[in-house]
Amino acid sequence: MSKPLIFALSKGRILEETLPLLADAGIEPAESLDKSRKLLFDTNLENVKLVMLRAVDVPTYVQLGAADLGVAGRDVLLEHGADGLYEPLDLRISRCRLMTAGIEGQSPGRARRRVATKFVNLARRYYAEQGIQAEVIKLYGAMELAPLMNLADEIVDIVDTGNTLRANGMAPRELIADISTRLVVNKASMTMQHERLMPLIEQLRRAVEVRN
Ligand code: PRT
Ligand code: MG
Repeated sequence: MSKPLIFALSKGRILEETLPLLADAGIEPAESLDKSRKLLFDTNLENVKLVMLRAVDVPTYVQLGAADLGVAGRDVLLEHGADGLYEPLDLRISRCRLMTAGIEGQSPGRARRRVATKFVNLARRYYAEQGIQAEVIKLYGAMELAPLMNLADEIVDIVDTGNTLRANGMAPRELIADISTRLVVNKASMTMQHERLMPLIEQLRRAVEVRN
């Protein structure tokens, strides 16, 4: 038997929307994911396995070929960079916006803006493109605290309803990018495993079309 195709999924909020979409596309885990601490699963399809990863690790696995294909937020892909990856399909799930935000009613005054974010590469690129001098500060969570604690003048973060910002006396400022979840494929796999990958991609494309 040939080497299985490895399909990398993002754990967390994206997974909840990914599994029903995969099911629509005819791809289902062979056992329940909920009760398991396992991270690698067989599926109903012979020779296709699912691996559950931290969302930020999906591009790395697919880029380096440890996984053949994967599911990742566009925000994560923009931050990681897309070398070695094809992005054949917008899955149109977990949609949100990547925005700058700051304290409500306050406008960014400083000549050199202090920006807190977990998206440091993306933020540096964005402010450079805008011609704004920015000192980008890496945080791993609770970005909306940074301006309140005077650690930063502004944040770059994901916004959906805006409730998290509002609850902390903050407001969105500029839209950086509209975000949704994407299918990514390793470039070498796309060539070497073309015959096995294309039907999966087409099934997913149809499942997305039916829903949208
Ligand atoms: O939790 P962990 O550190 O393991 O990983 P993660 O936080 O990257 O994963 P997870 O499960 O939170 O999912 C993140 C992915 O989901 C992102 O990469 C986006 O592509 C997508 N997504 C969609 C979101 C949201 N909507 C979202 N609302 N990711 C995060 N949020 C957070 C946001 O960071 C903020 O804290 O929700 C809050 C804003 O929501 P509103 O509705 O209050 O505006
Ligand atoms: Mg999270």
